[in-house]
Amino acid sequence: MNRLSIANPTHLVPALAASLALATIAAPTNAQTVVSGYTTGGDDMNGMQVLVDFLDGSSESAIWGTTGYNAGGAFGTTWGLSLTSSTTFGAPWTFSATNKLVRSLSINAIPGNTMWDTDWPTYPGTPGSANGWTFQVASGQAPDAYSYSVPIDISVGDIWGTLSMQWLNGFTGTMRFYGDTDNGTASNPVQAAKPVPEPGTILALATVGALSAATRRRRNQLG
Ligand SMILES: [Ca+2]
Ligand SMILES: [Ca+2]
Repeated sequence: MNRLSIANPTHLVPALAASLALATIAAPTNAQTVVSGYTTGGDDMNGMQVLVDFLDGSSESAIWGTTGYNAGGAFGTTWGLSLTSSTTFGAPWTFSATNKLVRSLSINAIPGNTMWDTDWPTYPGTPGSANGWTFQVASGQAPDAYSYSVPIDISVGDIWGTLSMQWLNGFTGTMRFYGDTDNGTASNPVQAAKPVPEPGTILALATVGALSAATRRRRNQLG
């Protein structure tokens, strides 16, 4: 990424999006998630996107980052999600909120090269994922509902990108819960099962990418 793009974020975003779209289309068919290991700790999930919706209609997101040895978390203005352990298998996550009633918590693990591994009747489920642990409340106010969504490309049914939970009448206080996560590798990071894009969408994205590339070339010639 050249410095001109970084200094001009309004151009950076569409150019980056177009590049990513083209990269996705051009990716070889055998490039898929590889599970690197099942001992995923609090400091192994940097980049996960944590979204909190409130009963008043507002929302706030934060990115998971390392906070210490085997420790990590994501923190908003009135809430925090954290975990301290060398493995998420059997170690509780802690979600706390004050003042504003939380309607939902959604944890998108994929940007952190991480995936949720749920319990599966036969070991190990998806190769390399070992045992999973489906969402289970350890203490505090349980959500009225929870769900896993966005299956990972290699999942046989146990591995998911996003864990969400909802409280119909809102949540404050502290809740601890269990949920297992695993990591992908650097060369084969975690990715969602690919939806088949509409032919028109591919064409539109390719056109945008070509225009962005042409714009970048012109700027580089100028700069
Ligand atoms: Ca696992
Ligand atoms: Ca598994």
